[in-house]
Amino acid sequence: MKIIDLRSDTVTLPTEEMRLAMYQAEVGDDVYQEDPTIDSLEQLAAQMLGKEAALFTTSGTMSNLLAILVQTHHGDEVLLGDESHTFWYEVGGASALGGVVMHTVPNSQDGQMDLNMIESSIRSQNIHFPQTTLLCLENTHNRCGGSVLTADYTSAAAEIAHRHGLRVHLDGARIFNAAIALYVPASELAADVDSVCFCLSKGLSAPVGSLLCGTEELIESARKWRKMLGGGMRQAGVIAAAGIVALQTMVARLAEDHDNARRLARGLSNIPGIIVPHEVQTNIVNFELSLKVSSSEFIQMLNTRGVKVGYRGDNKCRAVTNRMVNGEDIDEALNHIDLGLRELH
Ligand code: TLP
Repeated sequence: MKIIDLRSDTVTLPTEEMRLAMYQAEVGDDVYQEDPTIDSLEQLAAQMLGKEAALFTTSGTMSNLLAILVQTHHGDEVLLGDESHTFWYEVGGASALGGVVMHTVPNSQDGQMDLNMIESSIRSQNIHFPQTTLLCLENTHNRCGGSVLTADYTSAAAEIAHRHGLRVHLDGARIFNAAIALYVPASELAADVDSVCFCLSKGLSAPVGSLLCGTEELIESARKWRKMLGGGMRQAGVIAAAGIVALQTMVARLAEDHDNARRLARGLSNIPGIIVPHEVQTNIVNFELSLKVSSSEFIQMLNTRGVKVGYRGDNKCRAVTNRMVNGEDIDEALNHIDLGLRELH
């Protein structure tokens, strides 16, 4: 049976060009910093994000964790969105391993946190209080339906944080989706933050990896923390090679995923029993079921028809467009959703 997989853009498979580059990659021991392919990937990433240096990590989760470990001390407080990926889906690593308190600030539907609320959440000097030392932002915002943060918003949030002595980390797992949607270079969206990470293994289709970018000093410290976490990889140029191809060939293509996401959202909102609550800006479509059908039943029904979407709550689902799915597949998926929902109802 043909499968149309819309659970995530993490399901994308490497291209032929990536596989060839992996096969041919020149490699060395990266713990000794002797892997030329990793060096090239890190330099390319730093340049594209407008930072001095970059570090290749196993995953977005590890990059976010490293950013927190490097920029806080045990007992510090980190401000982050109540819908942020770090708060929801990173196994509480920042608290478990970094010993920080996660202080959530409400995210609005557009992925922003109110600037006044950010400022008023920063602790004053008081013997009873933990010290607030880091603000985390997310662009695009996963749980807020792939919404984008503009460079102006990010600068304004960073200005407040810096004025109070905080550092700023940007979880830019999908920052290239934001850059394409806003027609700006990714470096502009990260200009005022101290650290930014992005993922190679989402819409960019590489098999593994993420990059954390920042100053030379920050990256040197992150390299040591990465080693402590067991993330010092040896001849990982084999996977970094695919990442280079991803950055060189896959960024502009993300616009297709965005077109397909809008096509999906339009189709979904024409199906009785489905509500698409927000405008779609990138490749993530959150939607709700308004009939007496749970999302688990709905997802199970779709699975039998070869269409996969993600679970987001009792009546909430998520579909993420990606390179493995074209416009015709979207129409086919819509047809299955329409027919399947009629049968269920
Ligand atoms: N997100 C995954 C799942 O973990 C939910 C997905 O399918 O969307 N930041 C953001 C904004 C992310 O969306 C993700 C992955 C990560 C960090 C973590 O990246 P990985 O999966 O590489 O650890």
